[in-house]
Amino acid sequence: MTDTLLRTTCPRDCYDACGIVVSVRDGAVRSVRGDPGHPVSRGKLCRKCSIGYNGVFLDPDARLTTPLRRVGPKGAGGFEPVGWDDALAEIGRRWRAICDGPGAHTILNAHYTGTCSILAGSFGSRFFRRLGATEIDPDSVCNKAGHVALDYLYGTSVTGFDPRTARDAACILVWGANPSASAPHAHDHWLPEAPGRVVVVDPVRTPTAARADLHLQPFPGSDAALAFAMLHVIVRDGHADLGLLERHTVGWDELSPALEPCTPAWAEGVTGVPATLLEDAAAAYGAGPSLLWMGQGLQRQATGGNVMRAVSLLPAVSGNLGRPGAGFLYLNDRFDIDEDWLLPPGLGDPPPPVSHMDLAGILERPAASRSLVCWNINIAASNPDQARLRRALGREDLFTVAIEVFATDTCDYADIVLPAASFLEFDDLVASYFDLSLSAQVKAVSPPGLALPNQEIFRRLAAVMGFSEPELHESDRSMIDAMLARCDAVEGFAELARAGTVPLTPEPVVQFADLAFPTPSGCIEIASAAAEADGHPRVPQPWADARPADGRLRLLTPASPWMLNETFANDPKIARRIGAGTVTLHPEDAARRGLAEGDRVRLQNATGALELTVAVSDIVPPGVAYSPKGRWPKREQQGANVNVLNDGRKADFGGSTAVHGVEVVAERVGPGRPAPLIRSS
Ligand SMILES: Nc1nc2c(c(=O)[nH]1)N[C@H]1C(S)=C(S)[C@@H](COP(=O)(O)OP(=O)(O)OC[C@H]3O[C@@H](n4cnc5c(=O)[nH]c(N)nc54)[C@H](O)[C@@H]3O)O[C@H]1N2
Ligand SMILES: Nc1nc2c(c(=O)[nH]1)N[C@H]1C(S)=C(S)[C@@H](COP(=O)(O)OP(=O)(O)OC[C@H]3O[C@@H](n4cnc5c(=O)[nH]c(N)nc54)[C@H](O)[C@@H]3O)O[C@H]1N2
Ligand code: SF4
Ligand SMILES: [Mo]
Repeated sequence: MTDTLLRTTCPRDCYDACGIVVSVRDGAVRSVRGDPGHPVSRGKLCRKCSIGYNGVFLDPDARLTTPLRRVGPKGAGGFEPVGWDDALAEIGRRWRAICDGPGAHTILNAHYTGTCSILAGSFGSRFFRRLGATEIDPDSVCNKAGHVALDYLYGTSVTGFDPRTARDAACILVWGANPSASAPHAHDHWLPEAPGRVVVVDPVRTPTAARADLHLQPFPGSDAALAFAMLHVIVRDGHADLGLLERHTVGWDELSPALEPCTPAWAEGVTGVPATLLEDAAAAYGAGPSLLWMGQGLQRQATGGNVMRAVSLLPAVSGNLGRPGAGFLYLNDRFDIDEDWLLPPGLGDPPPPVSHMDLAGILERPAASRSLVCWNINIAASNPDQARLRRALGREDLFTVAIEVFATDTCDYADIVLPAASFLEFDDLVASYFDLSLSAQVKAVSPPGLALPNQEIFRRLAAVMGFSEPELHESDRSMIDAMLARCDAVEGFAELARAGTVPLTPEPVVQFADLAFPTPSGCIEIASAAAEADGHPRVPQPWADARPADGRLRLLTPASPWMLNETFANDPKIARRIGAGTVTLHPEDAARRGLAEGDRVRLQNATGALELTVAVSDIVPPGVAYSPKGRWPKREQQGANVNVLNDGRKADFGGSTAVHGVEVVAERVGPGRPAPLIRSS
């Protein structure tokens, strides 16, 4: 018996978009490994996927394999299996009654990037558009403030530099991204192989920061001040590109006087970054050509929008744009999909979206929320205000549908759970949000039990709602063909599936080669009328957040190398490897509280409390606590994860999350079992 080998692609919300080789025998997956021929994965997946794709993803007992209907109280997780017909009929009956009564806008559509493949990630939006449901603004839980900030300045946030151009860069500045966790292959290969100096700006000495040529460790939320001081040095030392500023920006005259007082000595006091280090970083970046990678962790601050606007001035002022080895990246979205095709205009006008930060409050109001659908998202683990959200999800009259691969905490609150196929079980397309590449996701095996790809679930939901628009029933093949027909890089899906991944262009693309910017003025809008109209200052400001007072600590909860958001938290091998949840404290902060490595500590604020195990290390500066996200509340001793501490405060732009602005007090707890914080019923 021989195995069949298939190429496919990892569709997780990850910069890397690794190529995968799946080995299949007798209709079952035998192994999932990195594709040795793939330029990113080079034969090796990250640790979480190499365990989880061969573990929990293949475990029929861990997977949802049949539609389920709730029995017993909300949140208790009691279900009985039902067939697709019964499950869909019940959803249809309930939603039609809502549409005829209070209105379709009281059906809330919560979704994000549980899978980033294009059909499974996007097709559902056609259905919700036709339904008239209210969308919970997806990016508001992740990166919206950064998108808004870059749109003000550059008119786009999704046409970043081409990573291939690193070969031409003398410096790569990684600001508020942690590739060692969030882009492991960029950390392992792309950065070390780049000829330029690597400068990292991160409050935490991550493995990427530890290996960099320079590491600047500002206090969280002080990055705008740091950026202004770097701009001060760049201008002082003659590295400002006055020609570019003159011809291709508006508002330089309004900004430049504000740089004068922002000396490195001033910034040292405000940010904690030694002036000499700041000088070195500004000299390296300013001399160029330099790349700037702005991470998503950077903007999850109360003034995160201003931070992004300030940091993204660096390429404009120093002229690190429009030439090889220069440019900035937040996210790339370069695969050209016709937006009107993706969301045909005939499907109706959607009600205004609402922020994830407001979701718990909306779910407390029955008049605003009769029904909730969650797909590609696990809000009971990842959203703010966890305890309050879960109380609201417990409303008996809130008709909740979860479409999921695994039985998450969110599923426990559903009335109907619909089983979704995983990426190994259907064809799709994956476009990297880092590299300029397009990949095939190839069906290796059939879904377990009755599970179906998201797209098929939405076609069936359209049918049961009586929606006959052809766009809602388009086949996967037709959609894949339509998307590939617009793309020069590949002939068709068969060719893409053979190759696995193709570059979108043969040669590296120079970002903004023509120095034309899709802003209202066509220039980089250092001063932005649009920002002003939205109630923000016309130009970025040299602000830094106030340091926590009264012995509080700033809590950072970014990506864990062991999980992809909360995905993989239910893999037993991974759970064993990571053990109990920890919080890392600086030795001074630990000593001040009488805490030693391995002690139990209670983190607390007005929103909630959580007990964790202490790790003591100077990877964090004094005043900062570090506890990566990624755990399923129901698998934790207290039935909660770090988001029980997250008050859901918004950043300044876009109603976006300010999760890295959370503050807590930390107190030693004695031995003994902690009381559960959230009871499921
Ligand atoms: N404290 C704290 N909280 C955070 C963050 C933080 O940094 N700190 N980060 C925020 C960020 S950046 C994000 S993006 C969010 C992420 O939050 P979520 O989007 O909730 O992330 P996951 O918990 O991984 O949930 C995705 C779910 O999609 C499911 N899924 C995977 N594939 C499919 C599929 O094909 N079909 C269906 N129907 N489901 C599928 C997975 O099983 C998984 O349960 O969390 C935010 N929350
Ligand atoms: N392994 C793994 N990979 C992932 C994910 C995951 O959960 N696990 N999540 C995926 C998703 S949804 C996203 S959005 C991306 C996010 O990945 P990244 O873009 O790398 O962002 P984060 O991991 O949230 O945070 C990156 C760094 O920002 C730092 N940071 C926090 N506050 C500040 C600040 O005020 N200033 C500065 N300079 N730095 C700050 C944190 O210490 C952290 O090291 O990763 C994706 N990849
Ligand atoms: S999560 Fe990222 S690093 Fe891991 S296999 Fe998928 S694409 Fe690669
Ligand atoms: Mo994210």
